[in-house]
Amino acid sequence: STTQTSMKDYIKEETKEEREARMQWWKDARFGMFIHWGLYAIPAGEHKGKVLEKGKIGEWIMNSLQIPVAEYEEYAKQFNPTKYDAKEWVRIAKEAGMKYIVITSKHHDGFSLWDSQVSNYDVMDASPYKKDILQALADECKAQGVTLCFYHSIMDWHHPDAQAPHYPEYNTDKKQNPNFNRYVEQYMKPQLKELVEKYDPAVLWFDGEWIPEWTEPQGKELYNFVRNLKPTIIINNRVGKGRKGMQGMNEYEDAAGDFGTPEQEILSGKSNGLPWESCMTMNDTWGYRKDDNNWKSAEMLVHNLADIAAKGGNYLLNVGPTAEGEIPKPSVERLAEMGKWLQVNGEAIYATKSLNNFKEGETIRYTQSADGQYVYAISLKWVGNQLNLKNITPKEGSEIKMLGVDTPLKWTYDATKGLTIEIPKDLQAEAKRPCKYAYTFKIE
Ligand code: FHN
Repeated sequence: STTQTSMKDYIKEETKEEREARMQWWKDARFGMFIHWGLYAIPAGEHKGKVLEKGKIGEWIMNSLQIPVAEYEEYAKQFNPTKYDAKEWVRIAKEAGMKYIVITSKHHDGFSLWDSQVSNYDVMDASPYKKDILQALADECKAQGVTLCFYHSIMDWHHPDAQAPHYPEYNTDKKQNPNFNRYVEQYMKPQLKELVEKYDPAVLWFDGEWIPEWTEPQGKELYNFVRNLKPTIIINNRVGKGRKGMQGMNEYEDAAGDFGTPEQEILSGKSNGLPWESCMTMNDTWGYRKDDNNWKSAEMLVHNLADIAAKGGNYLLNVGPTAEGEIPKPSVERLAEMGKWLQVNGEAIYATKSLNNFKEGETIRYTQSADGQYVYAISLKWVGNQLNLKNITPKEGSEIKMLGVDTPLKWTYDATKGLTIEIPKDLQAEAKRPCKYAYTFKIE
């Protein structure tokens, strides 16, 4: 057919330079918001009096409690998020210092958050809400200058051609749905085409690729299919079978996808070339669970961001909005704290380069400005009267400042002792410090 003959093989034909140029904005962005939102926000961890076990994630409730399709579909009739305010969501992300948003266009449960032409199981056709959630978000992202991206599940527990034949065990063992290719060609690909053409996402973040029906050649084909729809788009490594467990980097050399996807963890060091993004929850679930209050502290989240940036990665931090359409307050509060920190320290995070010596001890992380003129030493704890750094040799007469403080700091350098930066007395009072959680020294 004509589409096949005009398909370009981007995997084979793109040069390293072209790939790097395509991914530059994403690498510079460093920090994004993950949004897991769908029907599972309604049960919120409890279905017909049965509560999900502790540690189980909210968006998996259909699978974990083995809810039959017809019974789960009832939630679509209740999906009416009257408090959904795209403008507010984008504002929250933007004020947190997040440069992009990755929202679940469709999660494993199969429910679509836009008006899909190939499905009746979407927010327009199956819910009383009847408004295109993705359209509202796309409009707001454009208005506020935040980059829109989609998460899309390959696994689908709802579509008869995709769900496991031994339902309700859901694609967990080797038994395969014989009609899976029909789902791919007649449903998944048309959906992806709609998403790319209608909303122009900058990233497609695939997931649910571990099912036995899916193969690496299919992943490569899908990668090229999406790139042909939008050549500049960025695609994660879960498009194929390359992902190595939760560590998320590639198991083999030629795996499809542009970046690795560590999940709930941070690489212990730098990657050997493959760009990467750590995705993480703020509590213990992706999709909203009303009983999950195990929130990470704002301090821990800031430290994670600094650690990831020092190792050259991105941080994709999740929120799970409620069925009414609100981002939970504890998430909003933590994001606001991160935004305040980034307003002072963002210079040491965004568009920086990673150093070979990216850390010193447990509490210092280093980054470097893109032009190599400055090194940033981020101290994850308050330093006291002096900060001693062994990894850094400043230039003669170098100006050293703490970000957020105007006056340059006094310093000495000694080949054996290293660099010693003096911290002025007035900064010893917590209230006088430029920010909380971590302190950045900009060294020429
Ligand atoms: O099963 C999903 C899970 O629900 C969630 O979406 C995370 C996010 O990275 N990914 C899968 C597990 O790897």
